[in-house]
Amino acid sequence: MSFVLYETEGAVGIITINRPEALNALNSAVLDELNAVLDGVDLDSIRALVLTGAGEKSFIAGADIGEMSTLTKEEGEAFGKKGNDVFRRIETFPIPVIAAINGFALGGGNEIAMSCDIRICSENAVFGQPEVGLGITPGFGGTQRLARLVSPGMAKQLIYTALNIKADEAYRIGLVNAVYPQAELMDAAKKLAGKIAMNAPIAVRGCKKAINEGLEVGMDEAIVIEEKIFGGCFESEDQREGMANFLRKKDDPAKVKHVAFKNA
Ligand code: CO8
Repeated sequence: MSFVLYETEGAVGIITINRPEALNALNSAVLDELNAVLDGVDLDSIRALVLTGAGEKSFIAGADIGEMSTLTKEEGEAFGKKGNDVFRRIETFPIPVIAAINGFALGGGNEIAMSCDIRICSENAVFGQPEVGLGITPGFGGTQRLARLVSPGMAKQLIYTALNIKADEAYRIGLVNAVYPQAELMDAAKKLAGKIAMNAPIAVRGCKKAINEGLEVGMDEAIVIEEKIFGGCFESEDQREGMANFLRKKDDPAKVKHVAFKNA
């Protein structure tokens, strides 16, 4: 494993795309390694992931233009599928994934960030979908996720013009949740992941599933999805202990401060 690094800090896993000489551009080897890293995440002990890029300049500067430049139609479609499959895996990964966007997030870089649950970025981050300037459409989910995440109108403007935007504009349009000085970004991402990791794992996973699956159907179906997942939490040790803890705290606030939720 050289293009994708994986380390853990407590219940948080940190994935780093590590190809800084090409601004962490995604080629087939990187996508394969990323898949293998996801295979290796220990879901019994890890409760949230952070995804970032190596170096201080770039999160991910897109799919590898060199590799793409000679593809046939069939190969182009297959490469699109390869990226889409990995990104969809991130989107539906059982635990939350936070993108810590530490610089360029262009093309496939913005697209992988959008497949994460939460995006935060550094002040030097730059976002864009430059594909039409290269003679292609976004091919790793950009036409779909950007329109859903910001708005169809803003997504069309960014995609049709191929113009980049800076961190403050990305924040304004809701593409990222927060902007930090570069030196503070990873700590902020780990802190956020740590907060998530302290909550009941079955419930957090259930929330991710309910939000994701609910967004894909009409409201009548969506609330049934929620009801089933909500119901599924009951009788679990975490539900019983989480609620008992609240009731104990009401009697004596000093008694119990935090529940060590156990069930992954
Ligand atoms: N692919 C391959 N190599 C790249 C890429 C990339 N996307 N981005 C940067 N690099 C390489 C450069 O070639 C350069 O390599 P070398 O040192 O060997 O010449 C190195 O990284 C450093 O880059 P620069 O010298 O260009 O650095 P600058 O600071 O001058 O510029 C930029 C930084 C503005 C980020 C510039 O590198 C750039 O514009 N990169 C391309 C950004 C881009 O267009 N990304 C979108 C690619 S298309 C895409 O992602 C589509 C996804 C869906 C694909 C579906 C397929 C079917």
